[in-house]
Amino acid sequence: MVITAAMVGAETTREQTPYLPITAEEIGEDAAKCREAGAAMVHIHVRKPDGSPSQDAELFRAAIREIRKRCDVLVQVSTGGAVGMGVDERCGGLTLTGADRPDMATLSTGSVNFGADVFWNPRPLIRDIATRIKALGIKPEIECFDVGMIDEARALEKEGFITLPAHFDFVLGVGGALAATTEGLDFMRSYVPKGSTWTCAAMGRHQLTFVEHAAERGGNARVGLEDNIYLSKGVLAKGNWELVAEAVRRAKAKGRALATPAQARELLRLS
Ligand code: KMH
Ligand code: ZN
Repeated sequence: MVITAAMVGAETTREQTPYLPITAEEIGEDAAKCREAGAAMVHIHVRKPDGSPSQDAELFRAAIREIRKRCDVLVQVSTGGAVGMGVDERCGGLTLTGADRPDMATLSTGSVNFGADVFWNPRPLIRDIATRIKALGIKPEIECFDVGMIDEARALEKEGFITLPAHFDFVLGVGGALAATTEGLDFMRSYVPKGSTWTCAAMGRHQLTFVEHAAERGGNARVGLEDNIYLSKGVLAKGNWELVAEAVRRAKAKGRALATPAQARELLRLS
């Protein structure tokens, strides 16, 4: 089972939790602890020094270097960024090559209500980002906030933008999108193209419960402060590593073995 730590995000604030990593060094330190706790991959956004969301290439480069000097965890960069960002800004992490190249990048395959905002992904923009991911020679994680986004992956494959089977992330419980229910999860996993792998990222209080649902169903799971700041009701997680440790405990209790980064690379067909 591949555990991914979504460490930073664009929406979580230091006002909500003092444990959110912001600087490259903080991201590197927490990532190393996540790896030690059992995560095989980290999904990262970056922040400006004042904590506001960014997708700046140099901030990504610094974070990736701080992560890689400490551990071998796979690094997936966000191309979603924060709502309202333009496509070039969102793709900052996709300009990094050589030793700084990320291992994977997200690709959201549809627009969706996102709380009071709209996460805007018109079809030409999806194809633009998919082209940049392909040009960098890495694989996308297809982010599906709703069911039709799986159909869009099929369209992208027909048009030559991605290959299938692929790795999908079912993002469940965003306000205005598909709710976090086992019925939703079961439909999504039954609906992905044959041979595809999947991760489940459930929001807020659903996060850790859905690690168990994913574990029981042979899937993978994403936890972390991007999607949830609590370890239990009213108790803040003291870092992403604490959510990873709890996810690992629950996955093992369901009889699952945890993938190392090298095993995750193979399972997700990254090389
Ligand atoms: N922050 C959300 C609007 C991704 O990382 O690719 C989009 C997001 C998806 O977080
Ligand atoms: Zn993200």
